[in-house]
Amino acid sequence: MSGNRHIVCYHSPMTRSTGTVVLLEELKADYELKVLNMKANEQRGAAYLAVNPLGKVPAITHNGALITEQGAIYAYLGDLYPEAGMTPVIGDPLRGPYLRWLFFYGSAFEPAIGDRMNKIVPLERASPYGSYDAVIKTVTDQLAKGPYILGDKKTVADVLWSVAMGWITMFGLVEKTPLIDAYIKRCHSEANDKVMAMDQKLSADHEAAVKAKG
Ligand SMILES: N[C@@H](CCC(=O)N[C@@H](CS)C(=O)NCC(=O)O)C(=O)O
Repeated sequence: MSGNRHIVCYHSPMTRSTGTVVLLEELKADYELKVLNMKANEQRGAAYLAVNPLGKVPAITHNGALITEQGAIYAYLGDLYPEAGMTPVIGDPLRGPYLRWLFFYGSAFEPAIGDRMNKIVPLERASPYGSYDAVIKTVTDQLAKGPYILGDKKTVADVLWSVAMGWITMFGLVEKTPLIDAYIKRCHSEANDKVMAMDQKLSADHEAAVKAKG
C-alpha cells in the first residue's frame, strides 16, 4: 500500500489505548502519540472533546479522518499495514471470522463486562449479547481451539483480545483460568513490555503533574 500511512493516536496510559499502542508497535506503524492526562481529566477538556465527543481513548486519525472504537481502529490499522502479516485480507477464508471476533469484542463482550461491572442483569432478549455466561463460554470455547483466536496464526484480533483479557482478569471481571492465562502469555510480545514501561513512566509523570498543581 502506498501513500501517507502516518497515524496520530490519542493515548492515556493504562487504558484501552494501551492495546492500540501495542498494535501500532507490532505492525511497525508510522505513528505519533498525543498523550492525555486522565488524572487531570484532560479527556473531558474542550480540546479533546472536539476530537472525540465521548471523551474516550483510543482514538486515531489518519490523513485527518477520525477513527474511534477499538474494533474499527484495529481493523483499520490491520488493513493499513498488511505487510505485518497480522491481517486476514479480503478473500482469505479467515476474513469473516476475523471481523467477527473484532466486532464481537465491542458488540457483545464489552457490553457484557460493563453490565457485570455495574451489577446489571439485563433481560437476555433485550441485551445485545444474551447472557454474560453465554458470552464467556463463546469466547473461551474459541480460545480453547487455539493456539490463537483464529487458529494457528497470531492476528490483529489477538492483540485486542489478549490485552483486554489481561486488564479484565486483573480487575476480576473474568476469571483468569489456565486457558486464558496461557493465551495472554502466548500473545505477549516485546511490544507489550515496551508499551507497559512507557505507560508506567507516563502514569507517574501524570500523577506528579497533578500533585504539583495542588
Ligand atoms: N467504546 C470505546 C471505549 C473506550 C473507553 O471506554 N475508554 C476509556 C479508557 S479505558 C476512557 O477513555 N475513559 C475516559 C473517561 O470516560 O473519562 C472503545 O472500544 O474504544
